[in-house]
Amino acid sequence: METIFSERHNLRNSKTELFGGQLVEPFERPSRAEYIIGRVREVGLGQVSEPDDFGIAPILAVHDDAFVAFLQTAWSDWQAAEFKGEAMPTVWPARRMSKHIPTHIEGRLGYYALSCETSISNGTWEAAYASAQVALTGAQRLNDGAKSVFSLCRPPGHHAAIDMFGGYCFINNAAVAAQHLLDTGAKRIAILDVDFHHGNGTQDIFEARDDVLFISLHGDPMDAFPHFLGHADETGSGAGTGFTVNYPMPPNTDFATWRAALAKALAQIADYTPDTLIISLGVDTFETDPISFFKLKSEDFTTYGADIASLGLPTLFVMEGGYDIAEIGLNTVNVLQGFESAS
Ligand code: SP5
Ligand code: ZN
Repeated sequence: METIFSERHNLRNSKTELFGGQLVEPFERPSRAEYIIGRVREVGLGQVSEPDDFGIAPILAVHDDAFVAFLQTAWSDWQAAEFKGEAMPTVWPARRMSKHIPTHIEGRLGYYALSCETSISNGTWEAAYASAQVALTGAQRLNDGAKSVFSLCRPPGHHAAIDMFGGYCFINNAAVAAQHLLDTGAKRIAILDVDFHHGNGTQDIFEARDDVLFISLHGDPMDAFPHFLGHADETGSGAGTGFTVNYPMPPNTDFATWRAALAKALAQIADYTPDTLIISLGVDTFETDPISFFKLKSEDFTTYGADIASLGLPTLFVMEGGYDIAEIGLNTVNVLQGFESAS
């Protein structure tokens, strides 16, 4: 399987995350991608290629124009305000407040943020842009005939909504890839999100549409980030009714339980008969992930990679989360090897 990867991920290197009332080194850090690409090379998964540049239009095809403009200038606007630290919101349009978009960067940050752990710093936009190109290049490889591709995206994307960033995400890489496939001839795309966290951004982008089936397996939002989306009763709206499916699961969920939910998801995907399957691949379901609460073991990643392959669909793997960095390469590549061994 070919891997698409850009060293420009290193431009996303913020120093601060608000966690438990302290500013800590972000869990989502450059070494994550280095461990993954290291494992890809160690096992000889396949060729590693640089992304092509598809421009900004495919990003604007799923995100709000003003939101993207905000991301492009947020760091320079923050510096112009002469703040000392990294850019993070401190105020939100909470219940019953105004919908006007403020002028000042502090107000704009709050308007476009869904959470405040994700600081914006120098290079964040450039890395997020490159990450989206990694996803787009993977999608184009499928158009060109590849059966499976790994887009090693960083920063991740699935929490990024139409006009919101947060959860370490700025541009929704999987959604950008899905829209590109639809805009180049596909009729139906399925996105299966196996990251520990609910893919609220992907759901937001496609919830009213029937040309993308979105299914997510995740920690119950009653107990887990993003806390305000991902319940089982969210099933899509309008033409999209029935094309959003959520499988929230409780603390300490083991692989047998998780795999049973996966089996239901795979059956639903098979019924949908998509042209292409996109996997939002987060490995923060691992038993020792520092911010999550599922109990998957390293060999389970291989097993479920093979389960996914049983669909026999062209498949794009898009990297999302995973924060046990010492094991992130092993667990991620186990999914890809499990998939290939069963293809
Ligand atoms: C892409 C992705 O995986 N994003 C995750 C963002 C999670 N950010 C908030 C983390 C808050 C975790 N609280 C955990 C308490 C652990 N005891
Ligand atoms: Zn996650």
